Amino acid sequence: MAATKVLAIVLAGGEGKRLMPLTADRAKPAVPFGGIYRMVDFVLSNLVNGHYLKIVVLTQYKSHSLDRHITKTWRMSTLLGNYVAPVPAQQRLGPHWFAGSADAIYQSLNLITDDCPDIVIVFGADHIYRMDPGQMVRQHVATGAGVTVAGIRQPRSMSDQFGVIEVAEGSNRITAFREKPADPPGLPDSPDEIFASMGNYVFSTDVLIDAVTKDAADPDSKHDMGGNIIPMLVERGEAAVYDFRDNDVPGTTDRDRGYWRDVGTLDSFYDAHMDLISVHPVFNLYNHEWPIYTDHPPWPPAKFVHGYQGRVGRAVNSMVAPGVVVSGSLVENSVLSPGVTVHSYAHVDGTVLMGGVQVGRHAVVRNAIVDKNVVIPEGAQIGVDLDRDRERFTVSDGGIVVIGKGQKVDP
Ligand code: ADQ
Repeated sequence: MAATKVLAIVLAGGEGKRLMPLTADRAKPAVPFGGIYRMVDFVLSNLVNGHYLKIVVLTQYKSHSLDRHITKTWRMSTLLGNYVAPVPAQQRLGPHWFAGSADAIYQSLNLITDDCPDIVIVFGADHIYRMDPGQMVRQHVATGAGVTVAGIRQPRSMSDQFGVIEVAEGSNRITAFREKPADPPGLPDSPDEIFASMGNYVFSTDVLIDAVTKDAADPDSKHDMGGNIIPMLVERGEAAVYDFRDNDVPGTTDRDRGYWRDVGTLDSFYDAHMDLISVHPVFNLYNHEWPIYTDHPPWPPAKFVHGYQGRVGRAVNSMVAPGVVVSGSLVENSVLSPGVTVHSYAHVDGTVLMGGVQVGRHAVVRNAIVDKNVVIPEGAQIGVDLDRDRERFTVSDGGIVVIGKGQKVDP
């Protein structure tokens, strides 16, 4: 039997409104994560580690830094016909942008028909996780479903952020799929949990083409994968679920097996960083059997030096990227990206500092996310008086202070 031909489509056009101000200037999948990565690196690493090497990334919203990152980092030899290609909205079917994720695929059908795959993987680009997509593809082929949706248990209180899946007892056939319902029933064996869609799908090619084409002709549709396409295929009895609990990635430990985070809000984005720095991390970036790839600019190693009046520069319970200088200051429970400098007597705690951030002498930065190249002046206090911070920055529901790119910080 001939090998199954697979094309992967990564949906990366989302606006990411709930991550503002981090998405003021870039698409959500391009938001820096974990010191040296961008969000899109996680899905692309999963696909590439799974040996899926024909990948198109559909971009649209503020896509410049995303395009640049993908082109620079994910360029592959085309010798064997492999590629990771960012594809912007091209208005091939008329003068309008992608109306939704299903419309993005409909407008890009030429990519599928050019390649003639048997199966199309459609994955989102805004999750932090490790997954071997091959295991899901094999289940899809074995069950003969039209679409297979990856599912994971999540707290019922978060149901309004997810597509909620109901499954026929004793089988993996999806009987109901509701996009972001307010108050769905809990699982029979766990009333406080729901079975959530991870926004990752495996389609038989003809089923995908038929579904997005029919959807495009429906004037009442929002042209959304989770809102329209999956419910349509559930109604036709063609949808199955793949339980993420079954995914077994080489090198994962009991602690981080099954880890998956939707980092769609500022608080979940922050919490995912804290997952990285715990002493025994619940998401382990040291797994060399399933590496997460990214761009590595030529920064020198991180440096910790005595600063003003011989004060020791230290970082504990933190991840510190190349190019960082910690001089006579204390960094705790934090993630520091390339090119960050922390000056004498400063104290950085529970904070994510993105590339090039400068923290001045005697400054305090606590429970914060600080976007690229922001300068925190000498003596400034961030995350100390939240009422004052609310007047000048974004403060998340969970009390995390977020300073956007280019924002000026007064002392
Ligand atoms: P959401 O993440 O809220 O829910 P959406 O905003 O459509 O859905 O984003 C899904 C993916 O598609 C993201 O990677 C996004 O970047 C991309 N995308 C969105 N609009 C796009 C467009 N116009 N062009 C190209 N790409 C686009 C989805 C599912 C839920 C599921 C959650 C899991 O709809 O059912 O539970 O993901 O996080």
